[in-house]
Amino acid sequence: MADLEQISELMQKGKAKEVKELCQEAVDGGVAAQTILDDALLAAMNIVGVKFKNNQVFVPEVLIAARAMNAGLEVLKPHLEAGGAEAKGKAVLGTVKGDLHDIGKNLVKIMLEGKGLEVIDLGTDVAPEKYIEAAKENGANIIALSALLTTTMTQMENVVKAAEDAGIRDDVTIMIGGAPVTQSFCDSIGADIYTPDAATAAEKAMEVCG
Ligand code: B1M
Repeated sequence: MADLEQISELMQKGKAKEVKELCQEAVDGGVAAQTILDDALLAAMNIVGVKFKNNQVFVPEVLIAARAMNAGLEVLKPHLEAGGAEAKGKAVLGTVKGDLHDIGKNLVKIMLEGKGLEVIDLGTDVAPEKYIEAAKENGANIIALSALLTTTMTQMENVVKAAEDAGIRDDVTIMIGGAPVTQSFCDSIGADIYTPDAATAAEKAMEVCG
């Protein structure tokens, strides 16, 4: 059976095909998808993140590791979505303007869909007005924002302001998250809910729409 250490090492090397195969093998062998996510894929990305910070690896290596992670996530997705009560509601989701990081956002999408929410995924580098347009068009209950850079998290406040200006602030719950985001930042910009991870985001979204 595939071992998690091996998956982590292959992911760090950007071996997407092998990561996908070994994730499938682990799932088939009965390893919980959440365990594979936490102990292999996220663990590998943490190591890559530290090396990136210390200039031991550079953007191309990080990018291929990210692709390998997405390949593994494809396999885990149906298993992460399984089970539990379902919420009825719609969420508009995206990574904020200027920010191209999408792995965390994709995880949030998987978890929200797993709870039965319809997710309108606007992708990355999403301007404030795009969230508002999509929320109005789709009658969304939630606007969900992800940011990974300290320089782009400030865009979250612009989305809150844009919702106020468009007169929809009272109709939507604004949820925020991403590595540099904190509860105190959430409070300071007037967003509604901060959660540290995708699974908690889905639980909170359930409370909003349940
Ligand atoms: Co970037 N990058 N990156 N990068 N990158 C970071 C974020 C960084 C911390 C690395 C470092 O220096 N240690 C650093 C930011 C420093 C800072 O702002 N203080 C950084 C930098 C500097 C940059 C560039 C500027 C580098 C450059 O070009 N010189 C550049 C910026 C590009 C841009 O966006 N404009 C850049 C580029 C890239 C790549 C393209 C190479 C690649 C992204 C590929 C992709 O996403 N498709 C990349 C990656 C992969 C990373 C690291 C290594 C990993 C991020 C990741 O995917 N983690 C990252 C270091 C790190 O975080 N350790 C780093 C796994 C993912 C599951 O975690 O997204 O945090 P995360 O999501 C978590 C939670 O945060 C939460 O749920 C998830 C867990 O369940 N969450 C939410 C996320 N969104 C949420 C929303 C919610 C709730 C929870 O509610 C709505």
